[in-house]
Amino acid sequence: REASPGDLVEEAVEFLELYHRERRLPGLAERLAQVRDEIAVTGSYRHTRDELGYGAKVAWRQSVRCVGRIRWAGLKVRDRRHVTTVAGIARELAAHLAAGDNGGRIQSVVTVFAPDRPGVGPRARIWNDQLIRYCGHRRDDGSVLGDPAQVPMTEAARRLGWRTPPVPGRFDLLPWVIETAQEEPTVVDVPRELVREVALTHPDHPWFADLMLRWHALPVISNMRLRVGGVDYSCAPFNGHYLGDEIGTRNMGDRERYDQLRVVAEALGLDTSREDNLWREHAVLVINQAVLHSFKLAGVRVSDPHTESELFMKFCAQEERAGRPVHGDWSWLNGSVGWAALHAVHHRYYDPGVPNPNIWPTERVYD
Ligand code: NRG
Repeated sequence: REASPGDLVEEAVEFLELYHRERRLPGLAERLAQVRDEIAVTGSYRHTRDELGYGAKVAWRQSVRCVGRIRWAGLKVRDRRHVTTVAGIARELAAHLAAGDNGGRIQSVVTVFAPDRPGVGPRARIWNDQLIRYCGHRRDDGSVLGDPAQVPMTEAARRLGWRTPPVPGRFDLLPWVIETAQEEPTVVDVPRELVREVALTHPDHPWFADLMLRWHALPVISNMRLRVGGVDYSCAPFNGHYLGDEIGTRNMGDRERYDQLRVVAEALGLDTSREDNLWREHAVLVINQAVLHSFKLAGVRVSDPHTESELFMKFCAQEERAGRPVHGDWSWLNGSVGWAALHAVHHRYYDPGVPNPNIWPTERVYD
């Protein structure tokens, strides 16, 4: 939704009040007067470095789908509003990967590029949904090698001149496609040396390694819009670290993703011709154990659902003590393994509102 000038003033005031109140900063009246003037003259206003930094943290704190929000104040904010070229953005994305990876001790990072122009739109967009993703190669018979969710992006990159590796594989890195107001969409190879990956093995099943499954260590979301005080930042990639479920259950398990449940169940010797023995649940559990085990072995930060659920309850208590409601989307906050044991996150309700600052889904740029 495009903000109208009236919304902009209203949201700016609301945010600046929050910012001054929570940080116990003086000078609110002066800053409000200044921002009102700036909006009247230019149609928008420029955040100070610190307003942007705090706004990004609050956006995370209010992200209704995120279960890891207790870490919100530890977000590292890279203010890169002055970087506006494809080459400059690509360099900053590489630096983001290094900062987020942090030697495997994943650090939460957001890199904020120039804000959208009111009434005009984004100054820069990254087409990829994440900075690290695996290609989906559609074969002639209609089947897919790699990640089926990335077939459209893989084909979009190809149309822009990118070449598929000579021997396509299941885990080929997708290139970035970066577009700015001045430059056409441009394909940029991801600096491979900055991409940490973890090969999946299982502590009790040596055959698991033969499945040759792997995943990248860092989830960097690059297609969401950060909105702070009425200002949209459509180019603001961010990362935290993985929850094991995201990889083990969804990326590996979903039928429209790597679809590994049957393969694993067969290797376990389970009868997959019936449903009442719960072979799917058994397989999903084994894959999740493999993910947590392998990441730990590789020294890469990852969360298990139980620890994360406890931490999220702590976050809820903190928020309520601060007099704030806990906004949340129940269906996203609840993972998919260990339901019975996850009393904490499961057995409560969340405020369904979505206040700003926040991080919003955007429409796909390509088809
Ligand atoms: N399920 C997706 C990642 C979504 C965001 N998850 C995070 N975000 N952990 C996947 O790649 O499997 N984060 O900012 O850490």
